[in-house]
Parts: sequence; structure tokens; C-alpha cells
Amino acid sequence: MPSVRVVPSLTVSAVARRLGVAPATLRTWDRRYGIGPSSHEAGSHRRYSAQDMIRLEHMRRLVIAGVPPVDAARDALNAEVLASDDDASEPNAVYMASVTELIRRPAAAKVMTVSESTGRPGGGHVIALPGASATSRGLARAALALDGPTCSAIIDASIELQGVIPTWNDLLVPVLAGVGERWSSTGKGIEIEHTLTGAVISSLSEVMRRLKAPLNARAVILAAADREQHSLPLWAVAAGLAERQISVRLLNEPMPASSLVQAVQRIGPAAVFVWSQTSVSGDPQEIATLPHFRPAPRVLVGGPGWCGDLPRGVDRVASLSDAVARIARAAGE
Ligand code: B12
Repeated sequence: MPSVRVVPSLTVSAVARRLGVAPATLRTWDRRYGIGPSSHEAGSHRRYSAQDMIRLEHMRRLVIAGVPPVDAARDALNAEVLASDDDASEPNAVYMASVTELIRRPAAAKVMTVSESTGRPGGGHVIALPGASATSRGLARAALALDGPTCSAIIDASIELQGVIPTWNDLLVPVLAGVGERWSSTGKGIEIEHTLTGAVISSLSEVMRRLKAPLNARAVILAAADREQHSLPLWAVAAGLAERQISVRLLNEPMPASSLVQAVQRIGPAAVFVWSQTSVSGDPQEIATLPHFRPAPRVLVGGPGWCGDLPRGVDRVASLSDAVARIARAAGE
């Protein structure tokens, strides 16, 4: 008996649930841009095939990344889609090329907020992004949708085109600040912070992995202060240094003060950078002995958590580019 190939098909509401968009949005995309179910069986409701699903997922990712729906639909309809059991939630080469193209374009008009699921300005569940770029808004939308792969793809494409420091300052800081504000005003959104954190670390660590032949003879230690759980700026410094061929020892979990002292004694680094984000950490006394070991390391601190006067021999850096430049100099660049 010949085998019958069962082609899976989905209703509008099933597709809407899977994509995280309203069924009305799907009908609008179909009516306005012609991106809908490709077959229509007489007498039955319209159903979406696996290929339709892949095209729609592609369109959704582009819209999240800030591409106007009309362009996103054209791109998705022209994309070569292989009918298979592929997981449509994985970004593919066509999608990456489209996101890269998007980031090459100058920022579009500015909006103040990005709202959950619809992308409309305002609304109940929003991230405020005053003056942010279209790409930052796309990243915020992807983070709100808890779409880690899209967050990573947007960050990777930006690093590829602009480098680590502009990506941190122009793309990531506005979104991190917006997500933080959302938490402090509503008490909600830790899941968004975790999605973003995972994507940021994955993209920045990829830059670090590409460093094969570091230039620095002496080590550089980057550490989170005692009791400090915020570590993203350390990853940014590490990736910024990797772009300059400088490798680091990254201690990105809260570092007990005595352990940091022992690590510096043992490794004899050219530079030590300690990050404190919050007032639970950043006690200057905990790093007072570091500048006095021999050979003497350059000791730098960063972050809003440091309070009071810094010990002799310890300096504060003001920004990511300042941190990277001063550490690179200390490491002999
Ligand atoms: C991601 C995040 C987390 C993640 C951290 C993951 C990780 N591995 O790092 C998780 C979910 C774990 C987390 C947990 C918590 N977080 Co949190 N978190 C953030 C968030 C969104 C980003 C942190 C970050 O990387 N900031 C770095 C840059 C983006 O921000 P910034 O330091 O303000 O930047 C300024 C300067 O430092 C400088 N700068 C910028 N980049 C760089 C880089 C370098 C190298 C230098 C030198 C300077 C520099 O320029 C900026 C402009 O002035 C912030 C929001 C925010 N605005 O920071 C909240 C935030 C830091 N968290 C906050 C809080 C309260 C918490 C929690 C206590 C409660 C909670 N929200 O769950 C817990 C517990 C943490 C703990 N016990 O230590 C508050 C801190 C408030 C305060 N002043 O103490 C913030 C500010 C949110 C808010 N608006 O209220 N958090």
C-alpha cells in the first residue's frame, strides 16, 4: 500500500498562539501583505502548512527587530523555505541576513515605548526607551517576547557591524536601563532581564572565544565585587578587550573579598578591574590592599555601587570605553 504523507496544518488560533501574536494580526498580514495560508480547501477553514509557519515566523522576527511589516512580508515571501521538520523558531541564514541589513539602515523615527506583543507605543506592559534607536526597540520587543535567539541575533549583527563598545552604549544600555526602570516601577519583568542577560552574555562571550592569540604577557583580572550579582559590564569589558587582542580572567560571580586578594597574589596581573552595581557591594576597604602587591597591578573600579573615597592606588573608570582603554594600556598595548 502506498504511504500517505500527512502534511501537518494549523488553524489561525494555533498559529497565533505559537507566534505570540493576535489572530487579528495574522488576518491583517494575510489581507494586506498576502502572507497567509497557501492552500484553501473548499468548505473548510483555512489552515497553515509547515512552510507557511516558517514564513510567518520569519516575518515575526523581522517585525520584532523593527522592520516595517510591508518589507518584512516581502522578505518572508521571497525567502527560500525548505519544507521540513525544521524547528521554525531557530534563526536561519536568510533571517540573519535580513537583520544585518536592518542594522545597516539609519535609525527610523523615535518612539518612547515598546509594548508587549503588539509593538504599539504606549499600552499596559511597556519598556520606556526614550530616544532609543529602532534596533534597541527591536531588541526590547524580542526581550518582552522572551525570544532569546532573536535577542542574540540582533546583538551579534550589531557587534559584527559596529563593534562591542558602540553596541554596548547605543543598543544595550538603553534597553537594560528601560528593563530596569520597568522592574522598579512595576516589580515585574525578571524573566525579561534573564532573557536579555542570557543573550548579552552569549553574544559577548562569542567575541571572547574568537580571540586566539592574545597580545598581553601578563594577566588581566575582571571581577564582580563581593556580594555583587550584576556582571554584564564585566562581559562588555572582556569582549571590548578581546577586540583589542587582550585576554582576561573573568570572575563574573560575586567574589568574596579575601578570594580576590588571593587570586591577585597568585596570578600577579597587570590590571584588576572590579565592578559594583549596587550598594550591597562596593566597599572600598575590600580592595585597599590590591595596589600594594608586587608586581603592582593597575587597580580600577567601575559602576554606581562604589561609595565613599577610594583607597590610594585605586582609580575609578567612567565608561566602557574608558575601562577598555585604561586596562589595555596597563596590559602593555
Ligand atoms: C540585568 C539586571 C539584573 C540581572 C543581572 C544579571 C547579570 N548577570 O548581570 C538580575 C536579574 C540577576 C538582577 C537582579 C537584581 N537586580 Co538588577 N538589574 C539589571 C539591569 C536591568 C541591568 C544591569 C546592568 O548590566 N547595568 C549596566 C548599565 C546598563 O547600567 P548602569 O550601571 O546604570 O550604567 C551607568 C554607568 O554605570 C555607566 N556605565 C554604563 N556601562 C558601563 C560600563 C563600564 C565598564 C563602566 C565603567 C561604566 C558604565 O554609564 C551608565 C549611565 O550612567 C539593571 C538596570 C540598570 N539601569 O542598570 C537592574 C538593577 C541594577 N537591578 C536592580 C535590583 C534592585 C536588582 C535586585 C536587587 C532585585 C531585582 N530586580 O531582582 C536583584 C538582586 C541582585 C543582587 N543581589 O545583586 C536595581 C538596582 C537599584 C540600586 N540602585 O540598588 C536596578 C538599577 C534596576 C532598577 N532600575 O531599579 N538584575
